[in-house]
Amino acid sequence: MFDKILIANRGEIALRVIRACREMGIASVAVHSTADSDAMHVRMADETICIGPPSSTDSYLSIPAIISACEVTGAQAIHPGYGFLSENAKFVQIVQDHGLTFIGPTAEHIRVMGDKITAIETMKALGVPCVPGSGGAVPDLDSARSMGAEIGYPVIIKATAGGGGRGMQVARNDSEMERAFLTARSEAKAAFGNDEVYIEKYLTTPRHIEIQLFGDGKGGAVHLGERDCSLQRRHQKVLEEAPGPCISEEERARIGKVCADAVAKINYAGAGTVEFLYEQGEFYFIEMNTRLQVEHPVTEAIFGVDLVREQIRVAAGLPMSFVQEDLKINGHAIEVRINAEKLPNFSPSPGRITQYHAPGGLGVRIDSALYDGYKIPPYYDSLIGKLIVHGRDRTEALARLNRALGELIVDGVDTTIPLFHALLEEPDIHSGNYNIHWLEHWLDQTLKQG
Ligand code: MV4
Repeated sequence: MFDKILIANRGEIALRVIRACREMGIASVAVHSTADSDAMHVRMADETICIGPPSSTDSYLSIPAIISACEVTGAQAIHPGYGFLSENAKFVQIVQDHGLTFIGPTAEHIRVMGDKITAIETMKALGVPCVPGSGGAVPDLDSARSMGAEIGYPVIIKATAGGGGRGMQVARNDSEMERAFLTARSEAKAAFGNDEVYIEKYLTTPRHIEIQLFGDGKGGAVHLGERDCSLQRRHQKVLEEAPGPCISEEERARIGKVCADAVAKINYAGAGTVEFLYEQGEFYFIEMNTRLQVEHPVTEAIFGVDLVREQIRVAAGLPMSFVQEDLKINGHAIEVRINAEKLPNFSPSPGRITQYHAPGGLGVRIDSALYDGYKIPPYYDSLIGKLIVHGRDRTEALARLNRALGELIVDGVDTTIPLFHALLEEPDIHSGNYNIHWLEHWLDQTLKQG
């Protein structure tokens, strides 16, 4: 096992990793920019090292700065958290070349899944159900139009280098194809420096269901059920829950096994998430994320496992501490993302926290790097905390969420807390009757007019 781990991240996820390290008797190293000298992850770690100026590019994204920090502190392994360098194959290769361990999958797995076409080809060959579509790059408008005719409209054009919703265009019929194809290509070029695109059947009202996987890197893998993350705004998740309100035990076992077998076959190591669109009882693979995700705590709650501990174990060459048969769902969990943002436009709201009170009690978890008097810097993500509630069933989890939100105080900046109070008034939220478009429609109708 490692003696010392460096955490190449900040905020709540850095705390999350420090906590796992401490429980495992591993020393933690926090890295920070000059804007984060007073950050909670710096206060909580065993050792700290400043790696650069406020700009992420020159600090949390600086590969030389992170590698040097390992060499200076003697850390043997790097936990990347999410975002920043967590899905950067080049970084993983450099980490290895310096005799260090990256806590996550191989550079090759990150590369394959980072290219959306190779990800689909790989998963399809492994028996994972995919969206009907081109199955490869679409080189020109003529090919795009014949693909549209073949698949049947509506279709969606996506950037191969994309993911997370950037560079996507929908064409509802042949006459929309020219504009959609050319726009997707030029957006892809601008956003990713790569204009390659592919085409899929456009699913009109799906849910976003993702399966949590965990591989031992040696041909073994398990699934930890699904999360429903359909409540999103501009491709940012707002609320996540597990299990999915619309997924049966049989469906979970079936799609879970398909995914676990698939990643086992490629010797996948560590945490991974396979994203699906789910419509009319069918799963359609869209992307795989080769990292620990923001919403992992809802899975931890219902399965009673520590996913970061497992990541560290597997990276150290130890077996996972559970097998599939050990993994039984207990109850229901919901996470809401507390962002420092001002409604109704979700504009960033950095500044000083004048009062902070975290809720507590049975079934309540807060993952946050906030403290009284903390000044949220303007340079980074607006996520300032996650409230995760766990109940015996969905009804109890919703009641607990309402209770915990009532106890939560974050003063001094605007936050998304009022959004969750409003959502808990909605019958569709209580019945679980929502899809990927529900939140945007609701925001248009409720916030901007009300
Ligand atoms: C789709 C789709 C409909 N049909 N693909 C958006 C982000 C990226 N991860 C995939 N996305 C979508 N892909 C097909 N074939 C609709 C979306 C989509 C979406 C997906 C999940 C959650 C929220 C979404 C919001 C708008 C569009």
